[in-house]
Amino acid sequence: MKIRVLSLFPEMLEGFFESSIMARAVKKGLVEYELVNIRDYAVDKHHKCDDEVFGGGAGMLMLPDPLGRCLDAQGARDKRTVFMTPSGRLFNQAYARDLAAEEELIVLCGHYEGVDQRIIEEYVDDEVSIGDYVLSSGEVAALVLVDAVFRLIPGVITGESLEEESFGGAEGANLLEYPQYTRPSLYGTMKVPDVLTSGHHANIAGWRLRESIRKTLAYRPELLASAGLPEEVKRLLAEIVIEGGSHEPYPEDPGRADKA
Ligand code: 6GU
Repeated sequence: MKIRVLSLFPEMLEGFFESSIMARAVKKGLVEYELVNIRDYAVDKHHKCDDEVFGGGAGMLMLPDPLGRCLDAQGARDKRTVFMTPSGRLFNQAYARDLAAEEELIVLCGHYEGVDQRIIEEYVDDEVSIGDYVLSSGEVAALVLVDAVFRLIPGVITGESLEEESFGGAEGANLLEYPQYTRPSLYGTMKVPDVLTSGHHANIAGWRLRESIRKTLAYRPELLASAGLPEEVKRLLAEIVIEGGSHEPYPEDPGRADKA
């Protein structure tokens, strides 16, 4: 896959692409990237890229002229183009998988109050938000999207770790990952659950599934509301709810007013 990130502040993105997993993926030839400075496409002597909003209101908008020239230079009309904005559709693992199937991808980073709507209509396939909070720049959000997409490209990381993690999609269940432990088996007074050191693979798998469901119920109950839950998950969920459901290690979630 080749990905182009269009930004007014490409220096914010450089370190990410040059570090660890990304650098290795690039070196292995699995992915290519280009960081494009939108300001290079402003033709006036001050390289002006923003202006006031028609109709009034706070903040500035990105000008359509430099952006349009920049997008044309990247061939954006013929390539999947996403625009990072808090007013977009919510990014998730399914959308990451969808983007990972593209040969080429253009990611436009929003700045100031956003971009002129005509640019969105002319070039953008999807407006994408990474969550219900506001960031001061689209660059941080773009890195989240790029990271989630790149690691799904075959060879970037191993398939086994992809399937076992939260939202990995194994057996159709969207469960959060179970707790994990490493040496020593006794840390202070805290002991690793016996089942994990028993060597009994079926019991270990059972414990992990149960803990995944408990954690999901505590933190993300809405993920368990989906109709397509596997029978085994439904059965364990019912047991957990009857037992009281609460998940001791997880303290009160200050972010959820709806929690009983
Ligand atoms: Cl994509 N951009 C900005 N500025 N804030 C966000 C976001 C994007 N997604 C969530 N908050």
